[in-house]
Amino acid sequence: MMWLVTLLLLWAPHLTEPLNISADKGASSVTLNQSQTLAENFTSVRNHKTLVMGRGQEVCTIPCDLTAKMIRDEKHSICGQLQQSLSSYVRSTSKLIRDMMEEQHRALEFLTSQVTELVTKVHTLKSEVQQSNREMFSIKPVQAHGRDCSDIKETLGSIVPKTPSGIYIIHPDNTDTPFEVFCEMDYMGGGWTVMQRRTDGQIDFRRPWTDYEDGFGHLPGEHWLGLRKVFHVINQRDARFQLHIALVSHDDTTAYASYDDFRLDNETNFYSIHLGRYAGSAGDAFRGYNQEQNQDTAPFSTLDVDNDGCSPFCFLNNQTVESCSLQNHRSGWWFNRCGLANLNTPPPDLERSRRETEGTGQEKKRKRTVGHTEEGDKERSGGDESSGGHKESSGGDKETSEGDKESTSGEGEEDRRDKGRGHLHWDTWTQNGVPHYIKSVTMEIRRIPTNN
Ligand SMILES: [Ca+2]
Repeated sequence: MMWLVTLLLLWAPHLTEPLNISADKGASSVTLNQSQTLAENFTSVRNHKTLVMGRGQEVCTIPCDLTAKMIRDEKHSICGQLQQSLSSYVRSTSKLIRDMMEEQHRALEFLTSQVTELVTKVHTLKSEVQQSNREMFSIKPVQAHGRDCSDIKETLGSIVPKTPSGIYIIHPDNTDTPFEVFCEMDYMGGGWTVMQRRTDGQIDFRRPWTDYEDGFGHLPGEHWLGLRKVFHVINQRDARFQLHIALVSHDDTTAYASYDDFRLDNETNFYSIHLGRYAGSAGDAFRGYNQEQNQDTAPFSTLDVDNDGCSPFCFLNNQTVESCSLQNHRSGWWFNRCGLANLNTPPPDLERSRRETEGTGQEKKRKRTVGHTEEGDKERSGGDESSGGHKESSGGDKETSEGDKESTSGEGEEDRRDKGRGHLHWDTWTQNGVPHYIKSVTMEIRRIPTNN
């Protein structure tokens, strides 16, 4: 190729400028304009040659076929270079597009991960909000009206899979104003309206009559719902209620007392209590061991409204007692003379209770279990039909009762009652010979299904 170009330059020096073909054979690129210029020059050479030959002054001539071959070769070379350049361009363009697509793919993956992370955060926040709402339920009243917690449990139970415990607004029959109560929706099937709860001793239960009638304390924690509200709940149309008392000792032992019917008289009769059949593991302290201790049918008393059985006074433990409320740290309860049940006294002083229970050697001999007490109750009730429900509910205490029967064999009923006296107080109960001092207590009521 080099010699061909040199030859052309010698023959037509004026063509060097417009032709301007690189002498470097290894040049990698030739533009399309250069190709056009070359074609024009080729035409110019042919014309020039014809002109020179026409004058007859040519010193040397180049055959036309050789010139044509040279031009063809040159064109072939240029076309090859163009094709190579085009292929290179296509390859580079493809690579560029591929790189761009990969970059977009990476960006898309990044965005996808960001979206996934955001979705995860949203779910987390949603669950936190739901958890917060559940916690709020235990503080703020739920705007679910029902006649009582049993009614709400039944109504909501058909709508939501789980009804949470918490404060609900109830509107019992024959009342003008709805009010708030704490509904225990988990314990023993739920539907319980809590009428009293003591857990930490933060609420002072040494209160006058008006407080016990209207209620006091905080519904989520310690409180007394109030005699008037309880009366409204249990005196509804076609409704019967049971009373359940759950006790927890300082060593976290649990016991309970249940009455299958629970009623209160109205205010005029000072909310006298009426109890049905007993079942449980804590002993029937409400009825005690004899009629004097029996608090069933007793009116409610406080320090300022004395309705107890000590009228004008009675002798208890060689003491003259005029006011059972005063005798029981100014608390309110259904006192008789005065009785063995009172869950509204101040938190028991553990050492004091221990001294009272175990004080003298003779008193130590009197230590008996709750099972013994229950046995005495059954005997006293003269074949009370409650034994059926009792057996069913206190199966876990059967062993205790049998143990007591053995330990008290040969003793008379009066002896057993006498020895059991003083150990059925609901500031402590005895199980397997071990006294348990009450740490917390809950009194709650629930509807009993009726055929009406
Ligand atoms: Ca009195």
